[in-house]
Amino acid sequence: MEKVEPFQFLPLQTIRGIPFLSCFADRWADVESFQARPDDLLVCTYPKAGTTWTSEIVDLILNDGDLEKANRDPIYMRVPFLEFAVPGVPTGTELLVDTPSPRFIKSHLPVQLMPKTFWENNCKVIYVARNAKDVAVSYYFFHQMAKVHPKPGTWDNFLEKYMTGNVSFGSWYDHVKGWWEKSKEQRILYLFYEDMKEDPKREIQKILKFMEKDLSEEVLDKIVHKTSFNEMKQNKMTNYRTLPTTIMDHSVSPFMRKGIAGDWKKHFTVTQNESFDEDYERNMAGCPLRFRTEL
Ligand code: PPS
Repeated sequence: MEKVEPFQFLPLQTIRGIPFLSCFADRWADVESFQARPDDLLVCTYPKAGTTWTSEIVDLILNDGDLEKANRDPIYMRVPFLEFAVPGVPTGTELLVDTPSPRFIKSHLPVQLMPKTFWENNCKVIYVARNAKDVAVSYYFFHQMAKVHPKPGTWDNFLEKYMTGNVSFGSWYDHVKGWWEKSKEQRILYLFYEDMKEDPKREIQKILKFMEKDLSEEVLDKIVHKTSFNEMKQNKMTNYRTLPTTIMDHSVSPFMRKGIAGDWKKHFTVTQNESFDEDYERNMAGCPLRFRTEL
């Protein structure tokens, strides 16, 4: 990897009304013109909703549970991040051009920004949604350790920005609702982080079925075990510790931080929780999606 210069907590830029990391926005044209292929498989989430977890599950499935094969590279090399663009590191689209089919791709794009070739090619997408409060906390800590983000300010400042969608990738509400609507017309498996925590084997079986794969009970159990939070936290191929500290500083907050449902309770004040709930009701009015904020 080339030497990566330290980041300066750059401000966000807007792409078609959606706030974006400025270094990602600089390479937006490459994403917009991206050529999807019919056998591409995409995992998409709002940030901090379980992308890495789901990516590791799918990569193990694609490799029939072979741990050595799955450990061939760090997760961010095995599963290129479509819109990723940081100076000095190959961009997502650069990596993908050279990736042989079938490709497995990660994205955080809101549905309306997905390159249209994904829909033209009827690509399969696994979408993972996580409750808005745990995402807010996880995103706040991530802003502190992943230097491509603007400075988050205090927790209270950050929560306000998050609630108004003034963070990278925009509004959580629009993201989960937009992908939900799209799942009615495209090949999209819509999963919930909390369901994966509750019963990972059941949710992995849903993924297997969606991928039209069949694995023995023994291999399935191995995948459940290897993709548990504790295993992935220890595994340098999944815990992001192979990245330079100029990109992610785990001494500030580890990427594999808590991995639970309900951590928000340790961070939201009573007042923050009340105003969040009110705002949530307004934003989710008429939407059938139900999220669990604890298990
Ligand atoms: S990113 O940066 O947006 O791609 O992050 P993403 O991978 O979507 O989400 C990171 C959060 O997911 C937690 N995580 C897990 N939880 C449970 N089990 C497993 N195996 C697992 N792997 C990652 C990770 O700890 C982040 O959540 P928080 O709440 O910060 O711990």
